[in-house]
Amino acid sequence: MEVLKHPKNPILTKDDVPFKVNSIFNAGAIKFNDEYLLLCRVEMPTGKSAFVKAVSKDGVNFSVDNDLCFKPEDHGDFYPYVKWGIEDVRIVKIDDIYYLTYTGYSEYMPLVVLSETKDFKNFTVKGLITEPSNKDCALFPAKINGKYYKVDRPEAGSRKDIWISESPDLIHWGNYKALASCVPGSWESDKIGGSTPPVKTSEGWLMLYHGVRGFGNSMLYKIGVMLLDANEPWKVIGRTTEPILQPEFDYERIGDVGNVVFTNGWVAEANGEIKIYYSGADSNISLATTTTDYLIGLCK
Ligand code: BMA
Repeated sequence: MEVLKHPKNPILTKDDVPFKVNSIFNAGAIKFNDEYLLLCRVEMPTGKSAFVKAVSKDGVNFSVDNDLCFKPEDHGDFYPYVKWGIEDVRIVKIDDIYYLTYTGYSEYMPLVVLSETKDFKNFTVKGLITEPSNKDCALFPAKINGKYYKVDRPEAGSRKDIWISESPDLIHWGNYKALASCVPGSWESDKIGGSTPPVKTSEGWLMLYHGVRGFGNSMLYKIGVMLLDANEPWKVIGRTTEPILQPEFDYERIGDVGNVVFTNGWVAEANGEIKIYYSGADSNISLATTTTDYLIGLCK
């Protein structure tokens, strides 16, 4: 099965949100209590982002909560680092805790915040797990040889590479390694960043990432896949040379930021199917379906 965009796309727009927002997009995704749960970024009319929950029995038809569930003002002592918004959450479940990694945005510029929840109602902010400028962070959903791992995307001068690091406790990070870089002259020539949290497969860790190429004043965002070694995840086993998702329809081309497909959430089903929740033009939530086998095949 190739990567199929759902005929009902976009599956969520700002008209589905029961309160006033500028846009809904870039959702983290997970199965929770036998339902599909999206933790969606809503950009409020002020221009600052926060998270609202949407749930669905079938993974296609979602209902959005009446209120935000997690916002900058919930960050206590960490508020100075998120006061311009929280964005683009990645969710993993380790043991019985759901961990959220997301961008905190403020005058200090983007950095990565770690929070946890058990019920998606009460959230505990654990701390900042990068300095600025950094975003696109996802935890691996299990320890590897006794250590936690994360990928993220620090920015240094003109370099925008994906890095990997390890931790004994999710708070203290080290052993940094550059994992993947831009490919000059290609669709991913100007920046790349991790997209969805890695998923364990028989062949290694599968993850989506985004690749960006600038044309004039605009940036064209597409999505690729990479496969990382199961035990030594800093080793890339394979990576797509062509994008698996790219902007083609109006809902992906026209919006607050045109010509963007961006994802930070997917759900891998036990039968090998994958639901990729992605956003078009920073203005909606859309769905694409595929299988782990198909994506692994592309990486080899
Ligand atoms: C990235 C992030 C995303 C956004 C994307 C496209 O840098 O900030 O939130 O979807 O740009 O505009």
